[in-house]
Amino acid sequence: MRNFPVAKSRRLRSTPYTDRIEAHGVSSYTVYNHMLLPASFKSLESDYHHLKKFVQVWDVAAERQVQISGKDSAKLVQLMTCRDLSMSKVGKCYYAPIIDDDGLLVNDPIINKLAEDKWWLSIADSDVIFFAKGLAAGNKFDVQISEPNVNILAVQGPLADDLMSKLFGDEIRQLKFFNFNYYEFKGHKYFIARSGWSKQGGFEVYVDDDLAGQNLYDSLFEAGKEFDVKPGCPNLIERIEGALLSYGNDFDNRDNPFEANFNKYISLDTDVNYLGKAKLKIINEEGISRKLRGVKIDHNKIDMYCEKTLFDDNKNIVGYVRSAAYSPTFKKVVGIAMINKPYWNMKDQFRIEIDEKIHLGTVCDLPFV
Ligand code: THG
Repeated sequence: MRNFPVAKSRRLRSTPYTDRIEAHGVSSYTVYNHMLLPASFKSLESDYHHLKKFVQVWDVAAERQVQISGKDSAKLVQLMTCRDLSMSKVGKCYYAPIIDDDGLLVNDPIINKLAEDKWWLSIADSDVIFFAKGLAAGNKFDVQISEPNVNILAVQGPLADDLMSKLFGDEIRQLKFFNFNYYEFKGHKYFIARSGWSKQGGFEVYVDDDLAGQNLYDSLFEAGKEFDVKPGCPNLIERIEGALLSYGNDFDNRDNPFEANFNKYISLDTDVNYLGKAKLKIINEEGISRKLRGVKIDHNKIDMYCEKTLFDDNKNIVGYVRSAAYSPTFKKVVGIAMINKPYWNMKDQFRIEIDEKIHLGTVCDLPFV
């Protein structure tokens, strides 16, 4: 497959940082929530090594916020997720699958609780706002639902604390994983969470003012020189190794949360009310016939623009690879695959066709590291 440039338009939204990342040498984009999301800078592998050693600044504005506020906001947010939020606290972030009435996945946002009656759903790539508005209208909930002008800058990598404390002070080092607080820099208060779509640690700054965000972007690069700061983005290799799942790639609206290994976020035994709960109880009793597992393939490249089928020696289908990339750490292709139950603990090798040649691989646990 050849690569073609993507024509920009109002429909394919830019971010307040697009000019800056283009000046910084973004080399490919993907589209996420109808918005540009950088996919690589120097190269996937070079970005990967840098992310694991230093610190990067990411334009992840495409992680859009669905703001739900008002008297019935807690009721609506709980109706949308199978995670029990009854004990949730202001200042905390909750990774929470969104489920439809069929018990199928709609999205896997981080839900930020800003106040008892104000929530931000920091969404993956599907149109959650219409789902929320439909539920609110159908249930006659007293809520306001909008997409605020919030554009996240993520600071990721082992030196993220060192860089962020230079701008925001040492107190930011005390911020706990999946908590957020407000920190000031040059007269603007920023909502900052310790989170991010890498396993290397770091922060996400939810910027509510374009000029302040652009100023912050420039200041991070100025202050980051001593830490070899570079522009970056969610890295395909690193996120597969860490098993950070991607809606639309690893799972979608044809999969249920058990198949996506979301068991620890599914509440069946409490009395919280959410869509699809009856369906999830049935699925839980019947058991699932496939789930996401890791795969390692003895090869040095793979292009993933569609699912790739895995076969056993007798040409039975083992499963389907949904995301994959060559890992310089494992010196193999690593991937996330929907594997049929008989093969969950497969000891033998499977077969996969890549570029018209057959290669061998094995099923393994997630995460890889
Ligand atoms: N940050 C923010 N918004 C987002 C993402 C993000 N929206 C889209 C997408 N990413 C949502 N998906 C995920 C998937 C995994 C995680 C976060 C968002 C994640 N998981 C941790 C893990 O698996 O180790 C921790 C989960 C937990 O503690 O419950 O961080 O990245 N703002």
